[in-house]
Amino acid sequence: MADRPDADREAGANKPALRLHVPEPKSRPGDTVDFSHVPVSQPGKQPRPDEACDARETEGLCHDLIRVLGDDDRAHGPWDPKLDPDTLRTMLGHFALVRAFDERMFRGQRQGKTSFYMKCTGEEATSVSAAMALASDDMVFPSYRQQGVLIARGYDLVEMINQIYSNKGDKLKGRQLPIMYSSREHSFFSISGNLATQTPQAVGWAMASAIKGDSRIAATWVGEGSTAEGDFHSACTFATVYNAPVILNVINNQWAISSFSGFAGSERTTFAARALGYGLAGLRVDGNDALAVYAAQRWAANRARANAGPTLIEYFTYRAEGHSTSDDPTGYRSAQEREEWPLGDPVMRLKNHLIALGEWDEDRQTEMDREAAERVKAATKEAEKNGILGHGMHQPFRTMFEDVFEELPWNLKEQAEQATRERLIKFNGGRPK
Ligand SMILES: Cc1ncc(C[n+]2csc(CCOP(=O)(O)OP(=O)(O)O)c2C)c(N)n1
Ligand SMILES: [Mg+2]
Repeated sequence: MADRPDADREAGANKPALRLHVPEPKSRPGDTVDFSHVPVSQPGKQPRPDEACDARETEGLCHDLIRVLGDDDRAHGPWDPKLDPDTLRTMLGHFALVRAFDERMFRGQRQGKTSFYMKCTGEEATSVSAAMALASDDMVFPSYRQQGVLIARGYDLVEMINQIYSNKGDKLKGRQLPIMYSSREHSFFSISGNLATQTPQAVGWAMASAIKGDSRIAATWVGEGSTAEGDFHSACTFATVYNAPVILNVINNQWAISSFSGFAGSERTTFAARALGYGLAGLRVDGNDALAVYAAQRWAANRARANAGPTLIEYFTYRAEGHSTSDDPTGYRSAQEREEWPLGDPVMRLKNHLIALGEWDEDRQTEMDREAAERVKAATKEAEKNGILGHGMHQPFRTMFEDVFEELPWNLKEQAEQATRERLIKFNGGRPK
């Protein structure tokens, strides 16, 4: 302070003290929940611009909410994708399977069969319906909550469970955290635990696809919290600069573990509106409306496929359950939120739509749910033959040194031998196993 000129000090005397704003969620455990600040637009009222439109034409849609399914359970407006009843039933079947899978894997973790699991309850449409709007060989770069994409693509449930149990049938050889699947055959890129890394990877893959003159596009999914990572900014910049054939799906489920979306910037603007600053097309969509999700993804896919540009889609939804099996949301948010959430449940909404069309009924739904649970149960039993957590039926220890180098370099060879020796001393009294 001593060397500051008097004039400077005096000039500052009347200025207000600077202060920061620290976001705070609207309710905490025990509070009454009020979602009246969440604008819920009227289904069918949002315009659907041409898929090849100038990105600026989507500005209004970045602040609105594209909705198709009304309170009357009917489809409304220009975004109605007009799917036939068989396709809608297939979608509902995928929803039922995802839900049954989540339930059983969650219980499996509680029973000690795996160390970790993550449910996607309430967000099923953002993965299942979006995946169904893509071609089956479009490359997807998901986060950890898109099991619905794999299920919609027909991935074998036993393979999924082998990975979750890290057992000897696990194709990833126990090297990935449970649920971080990878399947080249299903054009499903390896999931990374490092948030948002998949976004520049998707853009890079899409750029490569265009460079090769291929016709496949890329789509990525990222949580709203993860958009605060620099990687997401790089992805948006590269996507817009090179007009990459890519779709950037932001799943705004309003929570990033215990941090509410305000910490990623939701108090100031929407996640869809991030698109505008980059010159990307942006859409903000009711993520619990399976038809709106499908329609938006298809719009963006057609746009990318026609070289008309990338799209950033915000799917507005709600994470109905805890972040993962390691989380207890009652410690940081009101239990009432789930019930009060104004956009409902995606599975119920699609089911009620099919019933309103005269194409479904409660008995068939009960049967569908029962069959899904049976299928998951049978797959679980099958996978358990390959072992569960802690039963020793995992990949041999030293395989962790394999598959990177064609020939193991001498230093890794030494490390492998030393690690194997130490392991024998520690766990097997020095006896070979
Ligand atoms: C780079 C990085 N930072 C932090 C974490 C720890 N972490 C894992 S999930 C998560 C929350 C992410 O929330 P969001 O992006 O909203 O996705 P959601 O879990 O809601 O699907 C955090 C902070 C991580 N895995 N990687
Ligand atoms: Mg989130």
